[in-house]
Amino acid sequence: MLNKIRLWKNQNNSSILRDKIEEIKKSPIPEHVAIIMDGNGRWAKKRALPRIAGHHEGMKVVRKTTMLANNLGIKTLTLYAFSTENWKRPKNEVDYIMKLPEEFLGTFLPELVENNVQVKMMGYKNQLPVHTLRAIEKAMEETKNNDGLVLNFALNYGSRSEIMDAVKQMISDSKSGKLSEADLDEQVFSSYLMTAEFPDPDLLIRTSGEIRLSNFMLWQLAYSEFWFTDVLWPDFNEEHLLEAIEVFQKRQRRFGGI
Ligand code: V07
Repeated sequence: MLNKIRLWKNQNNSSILRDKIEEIKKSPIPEHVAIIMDGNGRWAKKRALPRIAGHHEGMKVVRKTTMLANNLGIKTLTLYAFSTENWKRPKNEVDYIMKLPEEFLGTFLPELVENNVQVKMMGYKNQLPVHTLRAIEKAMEETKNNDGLVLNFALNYGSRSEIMDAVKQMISDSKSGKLSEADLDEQVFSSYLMTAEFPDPDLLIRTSGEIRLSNFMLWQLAYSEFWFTDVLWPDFNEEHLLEAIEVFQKRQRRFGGI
């Protein structure tokens, strides 16, 4: 009996979700959504589990979020997986986190391929362990001909370094005559960033109640809508993503009205 109720509840929940998805698809969907996936450590602490248990649970949420984003027709999903500041964490935690791309792809790469998802990465590759980089590069290679959702992992990424490096490259290109000051504008500047191939995010989501950018896409988020939630990343689910998009759509409508 209990199992029957559970089954009914599940089916009922997923039909509610399906209806919500269809409703949301009637209005414009943000093309590029960026997410700061915060609160994994706190999620674990609340359960008296080691922090790495929170990261592992957070990895499963990446899969669910990717599948829904793809289903909704979002074109680019950028996920902040590891910042240049995160190296300061305990070594065992960093070592564990650096194994997550392999574990994730070992399990889900076939599903990503099947669903036409393209895997990309932005960040400083040279400091990553070879095993991590190898797994990601294999996934990028195997999905490069897909033309569905771009799943872009920000990994060992920091926005100020990205901007500084862009400035240095522009100076070097100007010295060698490849770039003249007269040609330099915002669009050219953007083309020197790691996000050169992507449009700016339309929507930024940050979980876990922190209301700051933490060195994430400072230039690119200049005109984006922000949606913050107290929900911890491992607890983030389809309903939350749909709510964020609903709020985005309502704001767009209000903006359009004046
Ligand atoms: C990481 C899980 C999600 C919460 C945030 C921190 C921990 C998936 C990946 C990943 C990265 C590249 C890739 C495939 C999967 C990942 C890191 C951390 C470093 F091609 N989750 N996840 N990478 N966490």
